Amino acid sequence: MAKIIGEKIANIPWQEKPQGWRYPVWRYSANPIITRDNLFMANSIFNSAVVPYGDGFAGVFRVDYYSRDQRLVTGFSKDGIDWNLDEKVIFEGYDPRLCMIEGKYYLSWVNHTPHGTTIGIAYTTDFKEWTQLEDACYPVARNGVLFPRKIGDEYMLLIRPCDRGHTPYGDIFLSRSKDLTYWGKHRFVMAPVKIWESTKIGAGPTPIETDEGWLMFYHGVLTSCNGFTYSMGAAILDLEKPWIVKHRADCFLLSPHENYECVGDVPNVVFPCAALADSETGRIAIYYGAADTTVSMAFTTVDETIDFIKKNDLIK
Ligand code: BMA
Repeated sequence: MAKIIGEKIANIPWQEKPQGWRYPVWRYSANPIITRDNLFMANSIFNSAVVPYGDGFAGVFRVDYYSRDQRLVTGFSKDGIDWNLDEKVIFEGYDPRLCMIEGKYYLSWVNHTPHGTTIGIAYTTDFKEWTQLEDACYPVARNGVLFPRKIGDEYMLLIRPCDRGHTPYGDIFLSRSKDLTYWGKHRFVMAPVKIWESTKIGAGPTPIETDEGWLMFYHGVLTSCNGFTYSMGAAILDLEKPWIVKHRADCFLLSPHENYECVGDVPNVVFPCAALADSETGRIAIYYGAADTTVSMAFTTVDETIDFIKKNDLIK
């Protein structure tokens, strides 16, 4: 039995696995949970981040407006499913990730610069006032994901260098910092291997600490004659040296199959940006953008996912 190392989330959103479902990840039956109707002048609300906060949950949401400006807003929820989004824009940019480190909530996101995108980092304690730090790297990069604690005396950031367009390549790297300002000691983590992820990969939610290693969900992209297909994969990284991949599923765990994943502004996209993990029950609730249009949820347990990764392990 694998164990999540971390906080208990007694009110984690949850739905039992449907009878007869043979896969390790199952969708919430009332998906999508957030649509453009959740905010005035939103064209689409999708790849978004969520953490436990107070007696409920807080989030940072990617909103593309009628102008197609890409911006981030906050939102709050009692149950992690029904959300109230705030109209106030906190940052320009997209694809937020959130994690709590030493009592502060850190946001990393794709920050626009005149020279291409980079990784913005900011923190808050109340989801109202934000302190922005230096960008974590020079352009161009996306998919910057912080680990939820220091390892040794260093913060760790997964990062995906890329180009200014719809990048046709992409490997996951890791950078280290003692102060969240100066990043270095870069390490290669992993590159695409299998067909479902053959174009590029990028880290997804904040990695989940388990007694088997860091459980990292990520997205992988396939290029077909119809364009890109984004799916979700999973790997387990070494606890002390998280640039070492211990196990990695050779197939996706979630891929666009439902209508709301296959049809939208960008068809065939499942893009996970957040996961809640309850150390008491091993339950995991994943938040993902569907077709660049809505936010949806899926569920798994630490046992089912780790067991599946090991049964379909790329790392021999
Ligand atoms: C990536 C990012 C994501 C988006 C995906 C599919 O490059 O921009 O925000 O979900 O493309 O369009």
